[in-house]
Amino acid sequence: MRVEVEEKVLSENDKLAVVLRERFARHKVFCVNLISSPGSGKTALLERTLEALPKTARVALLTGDLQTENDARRLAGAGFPVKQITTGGTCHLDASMIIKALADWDLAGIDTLFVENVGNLVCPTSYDLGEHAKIVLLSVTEGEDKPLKYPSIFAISELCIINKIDLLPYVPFDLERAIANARQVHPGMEIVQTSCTKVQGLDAWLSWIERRRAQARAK
Ligand SMILES: Nc1nc2c(ncn2[C@@H]2O[C@H](COP(=O)(O)OP(=O)(O)OP(=O)(O)O)[C@@H](O)[C@H]2O)c(=O)[nH]1
Ligand SMILES: [Mg+2]
Repeated sequence: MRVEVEEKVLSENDKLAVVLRERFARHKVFCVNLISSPGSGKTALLERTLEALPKTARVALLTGDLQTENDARRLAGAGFPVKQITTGGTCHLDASMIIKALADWDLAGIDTLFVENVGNLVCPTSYDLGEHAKIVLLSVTEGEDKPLKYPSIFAISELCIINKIDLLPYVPFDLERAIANARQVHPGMEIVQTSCTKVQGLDAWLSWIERRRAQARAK
């Protein structure tokens, strides 16, 4: 019974994701969905990203949280359109929440839409938001075994961002092993290493966005 209900919810979500995908394609909006455990640095990465972009960049952000508006407040300082989606306890964003959040935005004015999912390495995996790519963040304080313990999100994500590399001297995190583990569940997976406090690795991340957005537009 539980399985049937879950399947029904997911197939409803898939229909709405198709609607979103069509809207993104029509307006040439490139959409990425950032997923990680709580505290891996999704908002920090977005803060550094916005700082690196010209003020004229046509980017917008949706950020999911169980309860607070903290992340939207942090991101709003950069001056780009940002909206918080507060799920009230739900551990993931779904396509209906994205449709509702976008209702009063003119997509024609947006080139790139960043979606920060609720901090959770499991639930967001199953929900298609009509995005072009899911991106998984893994911070070095979480342990190099996480790709093996939570393989679904690593298998489905196009890019893995290993964040907080400034902490590598202080934590027992085997970087080579983490990369090997990610590529064991997702052969050939692209991996970028970042520090959002020391502002390292941002260029590789920004050029990934550029390259992937150009690919999406060419379709
Ligand atoms: N040392 C270090 N700390 C970082 C880095 N990136 C983020 N942090 C810190 O990690 C904490 C969590 O960062 P957030 O950006 O809030 O993480 P998040 O993934 O958005 O968290 P949730 O939205 O709660 O899931 C904050 O105290 C950040 O300052 C980094 O590269 N290095
Ligand atoms: Mg956050």
